[in-house]
Amino acid sequence: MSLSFRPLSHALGAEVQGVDLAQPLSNSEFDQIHRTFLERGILLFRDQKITREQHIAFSRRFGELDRHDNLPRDRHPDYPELLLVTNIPEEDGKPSASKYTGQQWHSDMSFTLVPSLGSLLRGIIIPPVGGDTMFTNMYRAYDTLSDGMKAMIEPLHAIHTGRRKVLDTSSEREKEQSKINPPIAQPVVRVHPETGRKALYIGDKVSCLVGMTEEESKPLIDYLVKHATRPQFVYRHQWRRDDIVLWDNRCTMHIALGDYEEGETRHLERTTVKGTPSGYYLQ
Ligand SMILES: O=C(O)CCC(=O)C(=O)O
Repeated sequence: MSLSFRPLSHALGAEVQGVDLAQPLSNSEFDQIHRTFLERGILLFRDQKITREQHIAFSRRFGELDRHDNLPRDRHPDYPELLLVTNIPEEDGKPSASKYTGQQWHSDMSFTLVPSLGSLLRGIIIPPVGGDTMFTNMYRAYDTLSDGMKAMIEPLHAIHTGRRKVLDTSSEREKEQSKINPPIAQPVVRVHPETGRKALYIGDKVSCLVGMTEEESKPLIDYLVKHATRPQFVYRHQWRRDDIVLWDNRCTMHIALGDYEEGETRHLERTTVKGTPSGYYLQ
């Protein structure tokens, strides 16, 4: 069966059809997938009944994998390359540390000096209704700004933290996170290292702009996030079991909506492909 691609929305995304990720991919198949990944920002692979090892092996085709030292509480105890995104409680009955993962607009690992190239999230247990994820196209967000705004934001850096907006039930985690991951300044406009295109690099984890007060920064940050997440730039993914969604963290942002019943189980596992160095510590 040959590969084909179906757009997921006008703004971004493509479904890859005719592929079984349990089988090795030829170089030519991988090249087609990689090209479409760069063009569309997100790829969806449906009905992939694969093992953890196969998930990791496919992810490695995109580059070196993160072992999640910056998120130690959330990684799988036996597979450091896998990050758990789950509401299944811990063995001692405590709520899962990753229950609220991703519930604000962000790009993965932006709070580190090597933000991620891309992430591959596998749906393992999906609630019957909801639990959706939204993605937005940050090239479009940049391209549709006025020339005046582009010129103003071009030299700016924004301070990214690992802090969550949705209140975590375990404040211990938050304390640990701020110790492991001190704030990092990242450019507000980043050039994608493979396509050479400019993309907006901002999100809800941004606390302030470098050289400005929080009060001064907030209206601009809020405007840029609102602009970047206009409905026409967005794709909303409704998960099915055995979906794998791959996204390019260098030109997209995403948010987990948390729109499902409290009693339902939601369990996904993610690999994170390392990107190129970006940003600097503030002191
Ligand atoms: O759970 C989701 O839908 C998305 C999780 C997420 O934001 C992430 O893995 O970075």
